[in-house]
Amino acid sequence: MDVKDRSVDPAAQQVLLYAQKAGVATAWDRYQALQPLCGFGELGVCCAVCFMGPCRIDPFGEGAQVGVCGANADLIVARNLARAVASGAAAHSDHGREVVGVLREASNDGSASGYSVVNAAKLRTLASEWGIAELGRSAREIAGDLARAMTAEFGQQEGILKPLLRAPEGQRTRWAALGIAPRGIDREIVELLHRSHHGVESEPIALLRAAMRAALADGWGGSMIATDVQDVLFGGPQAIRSRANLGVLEERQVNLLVHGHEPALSEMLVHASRDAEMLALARQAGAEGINIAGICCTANEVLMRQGMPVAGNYLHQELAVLTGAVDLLVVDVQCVMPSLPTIAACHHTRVVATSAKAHIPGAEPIVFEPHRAREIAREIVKRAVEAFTRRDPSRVRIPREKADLVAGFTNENLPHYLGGRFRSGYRPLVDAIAAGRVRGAVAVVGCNTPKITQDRHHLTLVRRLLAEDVLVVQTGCSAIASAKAGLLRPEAALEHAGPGLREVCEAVGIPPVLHVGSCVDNSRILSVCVALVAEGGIGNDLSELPIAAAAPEAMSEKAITIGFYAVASGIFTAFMPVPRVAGSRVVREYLEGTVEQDTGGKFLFTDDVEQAVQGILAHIDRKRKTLKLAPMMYQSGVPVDAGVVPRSLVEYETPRGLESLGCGKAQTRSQAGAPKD
Ligand code: SF4
Ligand code: MSK
Repeated sequence: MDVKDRSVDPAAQQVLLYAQKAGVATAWDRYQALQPLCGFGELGVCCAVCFMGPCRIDPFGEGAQVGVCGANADLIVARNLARAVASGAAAHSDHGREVVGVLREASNDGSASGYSVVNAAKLRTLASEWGIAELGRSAREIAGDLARAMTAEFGQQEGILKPLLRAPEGQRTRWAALGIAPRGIDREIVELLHRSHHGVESEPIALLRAAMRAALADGWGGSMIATDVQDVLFGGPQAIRSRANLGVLEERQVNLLVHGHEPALSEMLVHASRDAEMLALARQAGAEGINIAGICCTANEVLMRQGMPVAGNYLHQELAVLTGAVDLLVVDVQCVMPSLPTIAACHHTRVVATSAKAHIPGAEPIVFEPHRAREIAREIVKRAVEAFTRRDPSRVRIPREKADLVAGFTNENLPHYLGGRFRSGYRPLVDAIAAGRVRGAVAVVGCNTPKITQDRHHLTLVRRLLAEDVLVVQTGCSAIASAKAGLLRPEAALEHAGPGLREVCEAVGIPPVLHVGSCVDNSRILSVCVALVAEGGIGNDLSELPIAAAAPEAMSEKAITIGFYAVASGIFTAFMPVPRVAGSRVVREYLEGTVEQDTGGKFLFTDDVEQAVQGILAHIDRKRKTLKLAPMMYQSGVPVDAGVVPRSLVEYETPRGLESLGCGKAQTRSQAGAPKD
């Protein structure tokens, strides 16, 4: 298989060629060795829920149409999907639980752990939302009470989750009417697993609604709590410059890669890497410094708060090790390939597994304990320095590719970047959408999969949307795909955005693709949507906004969970490749059709990225029409009506903060490129 069919990223292609020459198997080789994949499994009609099976339904209608227990294809597909949603919700939410534990630790004397409340303003905002007394109390006392209240949310049995109250009333009314407002985070996940057990829920649509409930417990519960607490502990991100791709690995420095999801230890590693004693150790070993770079969502976490460079997304994890330049790879949970120690054995690379929940044969275990975080971080840095002394420079092959980027946008700082100090708010964006300058906004998120040429769908979708004047917000590995391709630079507006979007980006000084964080930070996107509704003028609930979501190269069960909570929150969601739903007409018709009557959102399952583009644009245009917004000024870059401009965005000042990043300057409309007749 040609490396160009494996990845569109030139850095990946180089390392893949090297891997081929060296005879090292990567995820792509293992994927190929498994061909053809099981057709029953792909359709979702294989059931292994009880030990009378596995049962599989003949999709051609000739063989068995029901399992031993009588379950048909619709129930089997719905049950398999529901179990995937439960698993994804569990993963995100357990991440949330862990960071709440770190907050609890920070509420004690943090001298041993090294954790403290960094963002006291956010702590106090959360305290007032969660009904925790603040007057005359220290940050540590408030943090302790907040951690206890949040912990209780996981096990809550009745009522609704506290952060759900952030949702617009329209959404909450729909959830209540449908009976899918989540009560407790753990409760919904457990109930979904129970209902999908053999011989319990036999109605596929009821099961899919229960799956939406568990997914909502993730998006508006576990993930939202994770994001909030991480901001309290490690600071609220601000727009920040950095670089992405394998070229960020340093030939003369100790390269320590962080990979996984929970930022508690990786934040501490960043601090340890700046410690004078650790730096002296590195120098004694002959290194010029200690370079911390990231893979997957841990990368996004330390990028947006610390500006640490990103080595790559999901399919880069093995490639980074294969460069021979990684001295130590530290992993925690989720999206960590068990193959890593085998790949690392090709070089001197040490792999350290730090989660008590994720043992990896061949990796060195150092179990992360929040109360010893500082000590553990220093121990890991020391091991990285030791490994550096064994690095063989003659076997190091670092691709040169690395792209500049700006990351770190959040629902909290965007109003400032959009409106500046004096007019902070979403009004400039809302006006631009209402005036037909910006068509809408789309969240492009999710993973890589060897089923799709790495990054191809992400980049195609993002570029097509930009050209159609759609503002793009991104998280996870999708954001990293764009980062590697240079789409997170402010200059990308000039290169890829349609004229309307370009004018807005230049006037307010933002890139056309906004990096908003990691997978749990999809909750930030929900919060931006809530703020757009609150601003008024482009929809009274999330389902009325001219917005959509997409997961162009989905791999993880978490991705389908995110899709479920997006759809349950009223958001049209394109999901690629088609998940295991094709074996049931009932499931597909509900999720791609009638669910819209329930929640206002729906899925588009497709393998064709252009179909996703067209589906998203048609959906946004339908919403614009219903809202009676002004016609678009441009279609595919061509002015529709070069006449009246309802409101010039040039009156908005360049926001403070972005000037120093060089993220664009206020320009006159003619400088920004007025539409040509
Ligand atoms: Fe077969 Fe039913 Fe058991 Fe599934 S639950 S394995 S369909 S008998
Ligand atoms: S890391 S879930 S591969 S986005 Fe969040 Fe990337 Fe998908 Fe993992």
